[in-house]
Amino acid sequence: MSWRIGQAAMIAAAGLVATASGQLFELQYDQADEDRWNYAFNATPGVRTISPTFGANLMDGFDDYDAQLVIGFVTEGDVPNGLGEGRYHVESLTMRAYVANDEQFAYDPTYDAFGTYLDANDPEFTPDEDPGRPVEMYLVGYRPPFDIEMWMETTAFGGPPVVPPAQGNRFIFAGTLNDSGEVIDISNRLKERFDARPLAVGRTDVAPGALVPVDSEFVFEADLCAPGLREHVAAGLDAGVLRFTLGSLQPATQGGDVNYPIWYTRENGLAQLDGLIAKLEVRVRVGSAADLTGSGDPNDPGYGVPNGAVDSDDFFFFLDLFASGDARADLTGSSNPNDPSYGQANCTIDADDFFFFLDAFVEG
Ligand SMILES: [Ca+2]
Ligand SMILES: [Ca+2]
Ligand SMILES: [Ca+2]
Ligand SMILES: [Ca+2]
Repeated sequence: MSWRIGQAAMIAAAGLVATASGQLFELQYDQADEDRWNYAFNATPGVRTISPTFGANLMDGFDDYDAQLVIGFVTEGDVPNGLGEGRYHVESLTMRAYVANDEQFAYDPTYDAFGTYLDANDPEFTPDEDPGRPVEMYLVGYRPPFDIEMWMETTAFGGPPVVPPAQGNRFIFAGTLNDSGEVIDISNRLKERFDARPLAVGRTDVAPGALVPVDSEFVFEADLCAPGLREHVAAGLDAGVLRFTLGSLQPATQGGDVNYPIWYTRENGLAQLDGLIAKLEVRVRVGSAADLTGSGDPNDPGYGVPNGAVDSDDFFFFLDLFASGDARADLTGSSNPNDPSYGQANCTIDADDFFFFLDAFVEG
């Protein structure tokens, strides 16, 4: 995995700040390690200096999310990897990306349902209540032969298309987690007629509906309750790299005016100088799900900070969290080890979490 080692060294050069107290990691990446305009007709995959996101909405032969942007951060060397997905518990995650075009698209801070993209005569059409289209952040999935280990920003776009010239074949795609715990491709969710819950919708500093100025920062604060967010981050940290996709469905028309965002990539020297390359902040607890504190004394600096040991302090600390409804007591979606949500927080605190804690406590 020498390419990883090289990239980890680049993070350090880019000014990574990592602090670990006990088993709690707060990672801050000032610059993406990978970014890729994930578009079938990209002649320079991985090294382009800008990357648009737009839609080819409902067009046969193209994904609805036609032009996607993949952004990746190598975490290997900053967080111990390879511990198993159940050992990583994300507490917060925020990605930032920067706009390279000036006042060409309108800011929409909220998700638009799939019905708003349909033809006005369609029975499932619903009007779009706010101007513009949101920029959405999704987890990524892979098509064989690619997987999280093999994929690189310069990897080919895809294999033989489901519908030529390019529909349904990208090797890395915007995804979500379904109820069976599988990552599915959302790139054609308008054709397939379903809503997906993004990990985040980008927020920026202009009024909703206003045109977005060049160099604007978009903040993607991950929704910890979005399907697959926690699983995706755990799998990424286990493998040593976190990747996400940005997508937006402003319809691009050939030869038409640009009405969609264009993003800086890390190959853009001027954007680098100005600090306008995608950034990531992650707070993650690593180790046993039952390791929640290093002390039972609220005045001890180790109180509430996991310390790598599971003992009675953790037990009583968990009881406090559980009784007070603290989000950290949410450890699982099921007490059945065979359920896909076992060990994955589900934004509900109930008896399942209590029994899961007991299991994790006994295991250590
Ligand atoms: Ca790149
Ligand atoms: Ca809208
Ligand atoms: Ca502990
Ligand atoms: Ca729960």
